Amino acid sequence: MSGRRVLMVVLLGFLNTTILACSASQALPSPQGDQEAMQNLEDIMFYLLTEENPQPSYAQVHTLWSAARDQHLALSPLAEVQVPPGKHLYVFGDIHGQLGDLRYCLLSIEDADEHHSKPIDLLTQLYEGHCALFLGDYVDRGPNSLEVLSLLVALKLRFPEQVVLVRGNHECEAVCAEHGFAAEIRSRYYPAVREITTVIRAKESLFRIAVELFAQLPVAALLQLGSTSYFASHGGPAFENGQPLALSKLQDSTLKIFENVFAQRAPTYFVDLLWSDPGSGENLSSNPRGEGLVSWSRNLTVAACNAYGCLRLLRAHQMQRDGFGRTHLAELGDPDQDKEVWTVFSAANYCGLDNRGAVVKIHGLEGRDYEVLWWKYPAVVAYNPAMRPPQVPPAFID
Ligand SMILES: [Mn+2]
Repeated sequence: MSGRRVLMVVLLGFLNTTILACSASQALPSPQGDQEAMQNLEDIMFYLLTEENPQPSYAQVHTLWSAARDQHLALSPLAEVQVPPGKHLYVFGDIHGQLGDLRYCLLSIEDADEHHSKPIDLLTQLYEGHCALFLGDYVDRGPNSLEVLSLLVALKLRFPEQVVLVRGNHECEAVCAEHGFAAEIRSRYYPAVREITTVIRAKESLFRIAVELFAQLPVAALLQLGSTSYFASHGGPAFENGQPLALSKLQDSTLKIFENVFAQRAPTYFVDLLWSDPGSGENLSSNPRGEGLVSWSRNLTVAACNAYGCLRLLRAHQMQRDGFGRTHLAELGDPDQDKEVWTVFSAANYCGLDNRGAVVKIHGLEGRDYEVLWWKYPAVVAYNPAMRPPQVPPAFID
């Protein structure tokens, strides 16, 4: 254990020194120049990918999450990504703590289920220079939010130019304190603590570090494949005065101060990006999810595609029976026929709903052709934080 701890310190030191050098260019520091740091990240990645029941230590998780949080401080809330010529983009939707789905995609575990269309083997794809976009909702509901977040963060640090992690509505203090993530952290690392609010509020608790990391994630992404662009966010596009928000406002770094999406000073378009759904009404209409949330219409999909110079809108947020769905499709003869909304959902059998999980592979070069890769799992084990073996809580909470 002590050897690993030394390596983690080396990793953190390395990451800190490279933040300043890269902050102006929007490029994340790459561990590629540091053999030891890279090896360390790969060790964690493979541990989370291959161990039957991975239980990363408090120190490992603390180091990984704080390194990711501190790196993102320098980045814009709008991730702008150019997929290299000929390389593909893999688009993931909600994962919700279902480590098995993420591992299946990364390593294409053949025995997951006989009903998959084809294995993905994303890890090989990343080593070959392809790109992956994750559309948020990494935590809550499922049993392994800790491992899912740690694995995604390790991937981001290992492949900083190729992996994009967008913020979902569950990457928010007000939501993940209530829907499983905080309880999972407490049961794993702070079993002696009786009040969950102690873990939620304690400075530098793993929950607080995660919440600070979530606030640093981009809230939208603009991706270029060949001559084609896509606009991506967890819920949908952002609106101001009923029209798509200017891209310059999405690059406004003050968006990154909101740990709670519903904070009083947070602009409403911030809520739109994380919470909205495509609807069938006119323009913007109320959303049955709750007060202040909106649904947007087909004409606003076209307006958003025009405003952002993109072909389609990519989003997640709504469970799809087949893991993938297209909405706001054009009528025959509509000149804007390609402008539509794609919803991707990657948690199979989400909350026992028997749905497929899917990933969309958008081919490079022209960036228009795509495949839907889907899979189906047997029932996911019910979420039960009490099943976690207790570990020694860190000193600050004693
Ligand atoms: Mn969501």
